[in-house]
Amino acid sequence: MDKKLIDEIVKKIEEYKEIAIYRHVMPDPDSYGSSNGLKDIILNSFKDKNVYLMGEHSDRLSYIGETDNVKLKDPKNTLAIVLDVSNAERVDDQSFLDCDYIIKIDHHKPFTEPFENLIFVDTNYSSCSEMILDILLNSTKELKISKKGREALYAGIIGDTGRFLYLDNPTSLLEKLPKITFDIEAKPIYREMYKKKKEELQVLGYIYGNFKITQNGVAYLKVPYETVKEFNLEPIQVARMVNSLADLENIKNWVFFAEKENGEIFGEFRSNGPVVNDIAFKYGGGGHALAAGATIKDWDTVSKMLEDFDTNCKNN
Ligand SMILES: [Mn+2]
Repeated sequence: MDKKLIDEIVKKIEEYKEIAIYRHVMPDPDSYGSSNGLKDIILNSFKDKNVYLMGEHSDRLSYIGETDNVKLKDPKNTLAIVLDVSNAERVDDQSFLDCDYIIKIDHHKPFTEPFENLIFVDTNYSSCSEMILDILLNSTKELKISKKGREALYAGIIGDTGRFLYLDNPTSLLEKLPKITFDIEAKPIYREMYKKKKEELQVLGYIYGNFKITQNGVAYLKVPYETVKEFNLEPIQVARMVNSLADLENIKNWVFFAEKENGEIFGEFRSNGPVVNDIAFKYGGGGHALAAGATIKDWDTVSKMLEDFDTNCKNN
């Protein structure tokens, strides 16, 4: 934790009356948890601030919070805080570019030129919500949080760590967590986060019946648009079920491709060793070393990508 940097962030927040918080498109629990948690902290710690959560609301994340999704009245006097996203294009609502000052707080590897004035980026963090937690714990004199805010941060941490499954060593995180979990109920959060639609369970049958494995340990599934529709799901929902293959023995990567109505293909890539975000980036995507995604233009490109994953698994 970089104390000086966190102090600087808190000082900037103190300076502005108008603050807009941004996160990535296709939001997940971590982007909702970190943004709702930070809004809660600012409103509980300072008087006379207007804080807006930008971007379109996703109903399935209502258990964590809401968005305000407003049009900024005075961007030239607004502080933008961009959370949980590295590339400018993936920010939900591009009005941050018009803001007076931009802070980025993120745990993804940045692939593009910096667009921000102040950067707190550290890929060692397992979630952006944990970064917000560290800002809170670093500044306990100035910063306060409500129970709802603490629940949001906890949900974000749970979401991105898969209930601590993806952590190499949970010690430092588990030491901090009691500071926000002491009076919250975790079960209702888990129930909402992990509830499945009937269609999602039915598509598992298709997944387990149709995945393939390359020579060097890439398990993959290609799902054409007709199949996505048959299960009455959205392509992104199918692509994000990629972890249903995570526990397959003798594999290094597991990747899903689900076609959209316009012929483009959502790809989600996971790994237990060989880095996948460099390959994602080569094809216009991004993400973490072991969990990345991309939108791919056609099935020919998907085949090329699969060759890249396979070669990468052979060599690593
Ligand atoms: Mn995240």
